[in-house]
Amino acid sequence: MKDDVYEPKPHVSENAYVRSMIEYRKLYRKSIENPVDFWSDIAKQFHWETPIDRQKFWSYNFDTSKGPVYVKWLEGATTNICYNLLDRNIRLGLGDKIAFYWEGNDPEDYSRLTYKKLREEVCKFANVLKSKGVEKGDRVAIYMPMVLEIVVVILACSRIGAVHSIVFAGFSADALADRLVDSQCKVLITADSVYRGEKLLHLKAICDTAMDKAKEQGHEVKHCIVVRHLQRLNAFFESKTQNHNGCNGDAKNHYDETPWNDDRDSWWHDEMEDADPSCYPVWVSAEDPLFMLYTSGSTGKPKGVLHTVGGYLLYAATTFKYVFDYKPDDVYWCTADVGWITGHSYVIYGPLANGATSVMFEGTPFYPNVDRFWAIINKYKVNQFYTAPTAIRALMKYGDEHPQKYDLSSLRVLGSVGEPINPEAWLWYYKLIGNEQCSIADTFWQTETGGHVITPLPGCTPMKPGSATFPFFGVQPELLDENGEKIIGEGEGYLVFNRPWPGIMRTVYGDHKRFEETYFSRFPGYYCTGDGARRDADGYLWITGRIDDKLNVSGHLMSTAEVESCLTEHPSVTEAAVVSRPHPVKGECLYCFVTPNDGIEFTNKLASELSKSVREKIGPFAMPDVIQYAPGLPKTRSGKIMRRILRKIAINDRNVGDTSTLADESIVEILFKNRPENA
Ligand code: 6R9
Repeated sequence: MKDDVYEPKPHVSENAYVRSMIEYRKLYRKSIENPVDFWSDIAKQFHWETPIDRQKFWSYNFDTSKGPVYVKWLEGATTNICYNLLDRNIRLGLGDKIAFYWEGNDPEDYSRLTYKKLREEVCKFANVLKSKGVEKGDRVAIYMPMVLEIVVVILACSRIGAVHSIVFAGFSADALADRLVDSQCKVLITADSVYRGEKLLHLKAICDTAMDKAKEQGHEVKHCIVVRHLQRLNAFFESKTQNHNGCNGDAKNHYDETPWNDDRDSWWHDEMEDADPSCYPVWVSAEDPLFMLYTSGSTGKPKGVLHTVGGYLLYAATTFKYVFDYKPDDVYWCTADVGWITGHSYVIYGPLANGATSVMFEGTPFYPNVDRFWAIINKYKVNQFYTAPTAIRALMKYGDEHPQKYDLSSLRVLGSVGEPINPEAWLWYYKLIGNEQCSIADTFWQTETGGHVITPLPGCTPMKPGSATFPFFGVQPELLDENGEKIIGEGEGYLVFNRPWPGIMRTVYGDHKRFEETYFSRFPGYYCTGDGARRDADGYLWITGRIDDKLNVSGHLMSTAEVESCLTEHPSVTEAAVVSRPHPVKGECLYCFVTPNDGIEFTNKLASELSKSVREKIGPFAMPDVIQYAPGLPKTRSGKIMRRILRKIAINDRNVGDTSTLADESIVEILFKNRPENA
């Protein structure tokens, strides 16, 4: 059967940067055959304090048998990313342009920030960081909500060459503690508390627990700077009305309850009051670290993915411009939290590098109503909207009448990221949100890739619902079979890349060996994504999902090992195995098999304790959907758990295939019998 193909609409193509597949192929060919010319043309628009040396433009080794794996771009050049995002744009006349429209959790709470004002705040905070002893190369941890101050902190770090390490503010205190220790952060920036929807989260209290735990593990965070967010909100609503009935009405006194340590903690507004609003940027090498961001590792210990300044700047800027076809008067909105890579590259760095105006949203799609996204698109006349399939699927459920209430005609490009988008969700997005007038960019990429690597371009790529289509400039994907043989033409295999683009990660922080083992040992000479993909007869790429032990719950990547080690830490548990099960909204969910110690009964109480501990050790997004009693696990004679069988049990599919390699085949039937009723 022939796939349905959706051509970009003429009004999208006409003014696009890339208008036809012929143009795309020409540019793509140049990016592969002559990367130096391709990327130097782009680099010209940025400021390099020490110019780029064409002789040392790029070099790499992806083959461990030929020595250590490394990637270098623009070696020898120096620059400052904050200078390029702010000062350069201000020089180009964008000082009074809005960098961000900020939309709070509560629809009445919103503000805006110009490029000039942003630079002033950034310089002040850079001076605050310096006053705390932060120097070039030092790590600064960030555990913050979606407030404008997080932009200020990120850019202040990059202005002085400090390395930011953002931890998504939905991670638990334990997870934060591990990351503080691993990165040896000197300073932690947070906020008192924040509302997400109707839920109040006490971030500072979580930070206190995390800093205590880090101290027990031998690492002391010297300073903690706290944004007064909830109290500002309370004051704002008090000034509007004494009887505000919104979600914030009962939160008046949390300011006083913010746990405090005078030797370590200070308020953001106190620090900023007298800070000097000018700060000369520190020129750093293109290959100096810019930030680290943790991603799930298969051993359970998260990996600090490290990105460097020069290549990341070029790549975030270029992908943003082409994939969203961003034009100077557009208003762009990415709903991702800054705590994830999508927030790094496409809330902060990519848009600001292009002098863009963005919306930054603190809340959730469901508060105060399930039409919030559409109301915001309508309010700011958003041209490019970028969100995750899990959000689309969740909103689809509430019916078509919600988007239909709003004028969404400003939209031109709709982006999707984080997991495969199923054709049904794609079509709903295309028809109901885009009114069949927009191009959809299904962007495949990873924390490790720094930016989009497989994606359509809105003005030129004929779209197939569910396909991420073709590689971005400079990216050369290949499909390999089990034996590392290239799959030519149609077929399915491991998705790998045979050469670096500027934005690819450089190492795992503090553990280069782990970097090599994780990404380069499976197929020598290739970066291995861990995802599978299929190439169809037209050359389109379809991502089929993880083929390693990772699972993707609502776009949050986690490893089965991470959750398993959390379950087995419970004193009553001998062994645990976690698999993913398809979920209509979350994409995938966690299905856990748990073997209690001899003589211990598996009870509802134990199951809920285990659920709670996953929540506490990792975060609420990792909550298992099912925890099943498993008197034993299906293992091979060599002791390997056969997860493929567990996945069948999770979906109650008796077609388990060959079980002859199992040490004890009878366990399969026992596990089917033990499926909980509500599973
Ligand atoms: C950006 C981001 C990376 C993993 C990746 C893959 C999945 C992301 C996707 C997609 C299919 C897409 N993924 N985008 N799968 N189609 N458009 O999500 O980074 O959190 O590191 O996750 O997400 O499995 O390997 P990260």
